[in-house]
Amino acid sequence: MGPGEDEQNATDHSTVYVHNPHLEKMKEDILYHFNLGTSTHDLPATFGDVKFVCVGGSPWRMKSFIEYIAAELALEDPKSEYPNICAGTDRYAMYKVGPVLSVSHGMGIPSISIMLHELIKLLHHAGCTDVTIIRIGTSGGIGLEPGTIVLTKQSVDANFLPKFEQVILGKTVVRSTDLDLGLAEELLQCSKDLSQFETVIGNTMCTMDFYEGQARLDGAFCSYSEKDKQEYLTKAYDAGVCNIEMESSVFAAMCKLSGLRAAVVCVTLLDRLKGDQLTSSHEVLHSYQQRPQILVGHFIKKLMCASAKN
Ligand code: R2B
Ligand code: URA
Repeated sequence: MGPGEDEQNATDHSTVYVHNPHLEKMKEDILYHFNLGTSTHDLPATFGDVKFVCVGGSPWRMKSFIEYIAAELALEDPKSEYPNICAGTDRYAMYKVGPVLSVSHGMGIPSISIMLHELIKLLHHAGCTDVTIIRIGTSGGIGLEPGTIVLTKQSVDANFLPKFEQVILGKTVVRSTDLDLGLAEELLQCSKDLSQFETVIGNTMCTMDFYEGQARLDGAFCSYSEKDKQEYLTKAYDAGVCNIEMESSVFAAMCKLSGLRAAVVCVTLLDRLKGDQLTSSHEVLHSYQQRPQILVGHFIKKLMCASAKN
């Protein structure tokens, strides 16, 4: 059997799947980049109640997200401090309040992929069930007013195809990048409830680079013209691409394999048809970055209130 040939997407969302027979034979599993492990930490006691996982690039933003959620859900004294569960490593930061876990993933596919391997194993070892995972992030929009939120329908590659290619043992394994459309629609409804900002559902292009990979003219290197750039971005727009970022493809692929209900919620910081540089003020960019948090905060609150009533 070759790499990826027996691969099956999990269809049941109740448990968190790992597809690795070697794990069962290991006496201990060290989650190196989290500075956590199955022998050194009681993962079921610490994480067993997790129902919502939010991931985003910056450690600072993921700390501010947990503070926001704690206040929003009135789960704890809003003045309490939330310690970084991954203290002892500066690779990723992790915070928890009640059933909500907030984890940073850094920039780009390799960084989020390492984090997701360890996060999926952590949720699995902890025996978590019915987990929803949401990436909250930033992006460049195509033909959208800056500050618009895009809920990803499918993550597409630089040729606008809905797939993620992973090289395993020198062979290319192709994985699907579909996300949970029902979840995206629930989030769209939350945005309508809030009525604070524009939100759309559309495709997200995931690239390997911020500059040449996203057709920018302002990198250290550029061998194409403004016309070439506009032609490429217009083709992307015609293929249903609403925004561009750098993690959604592997996020969608890995969540699908492990049976996690997943969504990508990214705010657009600029319209790439009009420019490349982020010229808005720090305050404006900061307020845009809070929008995914506000939307996801409302979603979690709505679901928790509904389950408390049942
Ligand atoms: C969005 O923003 C980052 C680049 O500035 C990258 O992590 C992404 O996906
Ligand atoms: N993040 C990206 O990856 N691209 C942008 O243009 C803005 C944020």
